[in-house]
Amino acid sequence: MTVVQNPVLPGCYPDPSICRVGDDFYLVTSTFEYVPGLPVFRSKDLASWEQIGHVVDRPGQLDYDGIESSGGLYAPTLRHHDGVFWLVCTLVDQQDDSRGGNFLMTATDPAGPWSDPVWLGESGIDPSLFFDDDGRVWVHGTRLVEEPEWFHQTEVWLRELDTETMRLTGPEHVLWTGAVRGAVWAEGPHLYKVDGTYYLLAAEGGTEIHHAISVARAESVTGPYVGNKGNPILTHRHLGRGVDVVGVGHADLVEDHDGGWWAVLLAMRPYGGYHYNLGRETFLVPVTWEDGWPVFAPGQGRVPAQVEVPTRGDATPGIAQGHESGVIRPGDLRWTSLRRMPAELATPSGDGWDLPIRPATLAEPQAPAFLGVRQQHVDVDVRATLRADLAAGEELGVVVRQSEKDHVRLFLAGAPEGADARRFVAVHRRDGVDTVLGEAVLPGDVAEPVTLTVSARGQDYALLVEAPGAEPVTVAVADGRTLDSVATGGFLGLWLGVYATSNGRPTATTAHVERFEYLPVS
Ligand code: 6LW
Repeated sequence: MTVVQNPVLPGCYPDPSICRVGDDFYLVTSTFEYVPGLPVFRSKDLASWEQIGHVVDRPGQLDYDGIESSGGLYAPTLRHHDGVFWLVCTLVDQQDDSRGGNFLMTATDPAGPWSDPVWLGESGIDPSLFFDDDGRVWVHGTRLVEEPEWFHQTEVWLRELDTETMRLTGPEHVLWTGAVRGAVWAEGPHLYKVDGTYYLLAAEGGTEIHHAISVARAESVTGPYVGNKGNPILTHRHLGRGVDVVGVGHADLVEDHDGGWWAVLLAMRPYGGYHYNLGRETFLVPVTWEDGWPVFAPGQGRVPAQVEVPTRGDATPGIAQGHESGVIRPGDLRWTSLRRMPAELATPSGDGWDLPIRPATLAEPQAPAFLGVRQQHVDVDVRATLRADLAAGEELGVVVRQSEKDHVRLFLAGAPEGADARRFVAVHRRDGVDTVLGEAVLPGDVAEPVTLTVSARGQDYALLVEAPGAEPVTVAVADGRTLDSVATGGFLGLWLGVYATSNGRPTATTAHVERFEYLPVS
């Protein structure tokens, strides 16, 4: 057996969806406003996951312009049928619900290229796909009920997909509104057929402390679905806020090649108080069947810290599992930017990037000159060696990012011609308001390289400047408790990255990211 630690994907990898093709498992997660979107992982043993690509990986495939933080790509579903990978997902614009919506993409190779989107219509989120034995294909999803009996009442709808026209067809069926009357946000539905019975798995309770997983079954795909009397079949809601793992929900099931069953799901790990800066992460849970119902984490009833999976070959953990330490080079699939592909914003150069400065700032839902990676470890240093001949009003720095409204940055400030000192400023943008946390002035020319470090230790995020030959200077220490989604709202964990901006002015300056190191401390 191989022992794997939970979470199997640490950092912001929520809403996992999984399928198996022969010996290989494939998994995708949500990415919101970050691009490339929807990372695709492959595993032989459910323990070691290698990222093989992204579903959304080219300019123009989807339009993210103006989409605010925690909008964008929500929970995807990945399935395989007759040699083709199918993915359904939702592009959410919180300001304009006439835009985006549910879409379908296909690929023969899950590493890509994936097709352009086919828009499916139907309101709501969390679409899923089910291929029945009779050749019929069914799309289901979640939406708020139009005339609700209770606050945040949702319904799971089902319609057939005509695979000739790729349009939804026939009547709509409402399958589920939650395991109990009053359940909020019955969502993340997935249908399966096991031994001739149809099963509907769905989360409910909202993706925070009350998150839970329930199951219902039916003799026909269209229902009626009858809930398991033991619902919810997995939750940590009754354990309170003081446990190591909270918010367990949004699960997807897969059968392995030996007839064993597994669920992937999301949950959060609070630390330093009730805050989960790493966001909603992907966990693995064993599943058995009793009396025609799935039993999650049998004998334990909660998400195990470690899971034993059958050993299959000598798979090694992938870089997205947080075992790598060192320079993150261009081409590494961990790099993401905001709303535009990294290749549209920057050019690989040696170990780093040339990053043309853009007028956009981190405070607007635009595509600023930003490149970053998920914070996957509680204790980690990110060291960026940066260089640019900045004009007055321009900034080049590092950022701890939650959203447009909430982030902390440390930057080298552009100086007037002939200045003989460099000014470094740490700013905390909290709920849309900037506050200067600290400043440091070092001798030297603005165009000289400098290393800026974010040093996270628990909820303390120290921001440091290192000039060649000088001791590091701590410019400020920000409180991480103000940056996670418990404090700010939204669906995201934190990103650590580099950015540059001319603060709205036209500019021809190019910044150079000479090196970007991600160094977990353990
Ligand atoms: C997602 C919903 C949820 O669409 O959060 O935990 C939303 N579940 O199912 C965004 O991740």
